[in-house]
Amino acid sequence: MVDLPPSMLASLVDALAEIVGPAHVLTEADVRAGYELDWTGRFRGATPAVVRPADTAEVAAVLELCRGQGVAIVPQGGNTGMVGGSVPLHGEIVMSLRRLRGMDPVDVAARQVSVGAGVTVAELQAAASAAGLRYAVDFGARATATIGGSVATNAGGINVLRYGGTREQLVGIDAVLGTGDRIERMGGLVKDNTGYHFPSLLCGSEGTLGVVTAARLRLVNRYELAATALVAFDSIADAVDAVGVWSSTLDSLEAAEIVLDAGVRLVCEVLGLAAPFDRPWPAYVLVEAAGHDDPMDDLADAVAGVSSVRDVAVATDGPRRMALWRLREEHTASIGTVGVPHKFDVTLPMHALAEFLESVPGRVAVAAPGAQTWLFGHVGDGNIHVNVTGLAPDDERIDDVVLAYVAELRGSISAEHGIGTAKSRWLHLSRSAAEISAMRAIKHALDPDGILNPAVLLPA
Ligand code: FAD
Ligand code: 2HG
Ligand code: ZN
Repeated sequence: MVDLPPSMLASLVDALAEIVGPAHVLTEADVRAGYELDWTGRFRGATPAVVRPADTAEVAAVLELCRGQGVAIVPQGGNTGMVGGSVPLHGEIVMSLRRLRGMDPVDVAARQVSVGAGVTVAELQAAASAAGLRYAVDFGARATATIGGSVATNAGGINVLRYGGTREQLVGIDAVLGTGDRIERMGGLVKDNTGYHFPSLLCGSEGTLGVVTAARLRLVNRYELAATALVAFDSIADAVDAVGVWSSTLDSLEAAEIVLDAGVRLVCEVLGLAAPFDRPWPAYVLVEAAGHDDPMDDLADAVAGVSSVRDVAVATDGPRRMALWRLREEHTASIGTVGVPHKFDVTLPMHALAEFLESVPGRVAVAAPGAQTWLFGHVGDGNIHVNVTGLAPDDERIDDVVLAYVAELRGSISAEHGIGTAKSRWLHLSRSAAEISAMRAIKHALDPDGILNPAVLLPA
């Protein structure tokens, strides 16, 4: 999308440098490289320059310059996105928001905080915790993923079943739209029925409507006491049924994650960990409860109340709980050691979850013999991660198979990672023609020149 002649490109780089300072326009190939390849290793692009603004005014000035020259931009935070949305696959300029690192003191009375787009999720969690509160969104990429990126993707994670995803935490936003206009709505009013809710609109828009420069986020009470159990089952169906029971009976339920035998074996092998039980089981649920009162008895009762439970490992102290969580959270990195994965991130209605989990590996094997399917995810909210190794990065043989199956079961083709460039061709499986047309109209209104992530979300 940047096919300017070399002299115009040079003057664009000079003009960018005038806005952000020469040190923050990166043009050397080896420095650009980390911004051009995504976390999964599947999506690699190329950019003439990475521009690193320091504040909202610089973001607006860069947008105005690029608009004027018809140059497309890919906003980038921590570059941990998994759908090819954060890298310059079509030669766009990369706008890295990592320098927007301001964070106000936590407003304890309002239980809110205002945070710059470049602050990481872990940094926000630490600040909230130091103030006796908690930021309720949590996921494995917390140390690198940014607030701007997590707002842009409406990140979900492990505690959605209790607190909701990023959109549910978002009470205000500061953003520069593709029109160049700034939307600044950071007052933190919880009740504010004065028309369209811009924080919600920008949340999950994947950098296609505006560049998020800061967010006002709700915080929740921090529970001191937690208990975690890894529960073993004879079958996927038993595991899914148990989660249904715990969701409706365990008030302190914080997380319910499914992992299967093959994935747990892989994690143990890659990290040199001991197996969690003296024999393997087909399916496991990692279940966590937390409260001001010790949730251990309630969790033990809930587990004991399900007759299909075959074994259980329980932890209440930090290190042992962390050891159980590693068996789940290290799936992504461990699968990456097998090969560059082809990732799907889908939601199914609860009644179809077991059928999907049991059938999808066979369907993949028919479409791509030799490929290996790995399944895990946030079973408590119906979100399954399907990873397939053994395919070339551009081999899309199995996409139709997996995504059409999801649609047939009335699921969603993206639960939490977004559509990016990877899934835009299949958007129609989850959205009607009327919805896609309304999305195009919104895109056109807020980014009339189509300079913000033009290859993301909406099909060409
Ligand atoms: P990036 O990857 O840089 O960008 C993601 C998208 O947002 C791109 O389209 C980009 O253009 C846009 N964008 C980035 N910053 C801005 C901005 N300031 N303004 C406008 N647009 C912007 N995701 C989950 O939802 N749940 C999980 O449980 C989860 N676990 C993960 C575990 C691991 C190990 C990894 C590597 C990733 C995981 N992810 C998960 C995916 C990823 O971390 C999230 O999508 C995260 O929100 C991306 O944040 P980021 O800062 O890295 O954004
Ligand atoms: C998780 O839940 C992330 O661990 C990553 O969303 C999922 O690697 C994946 O496919
Ligand atoms: Zn996830």
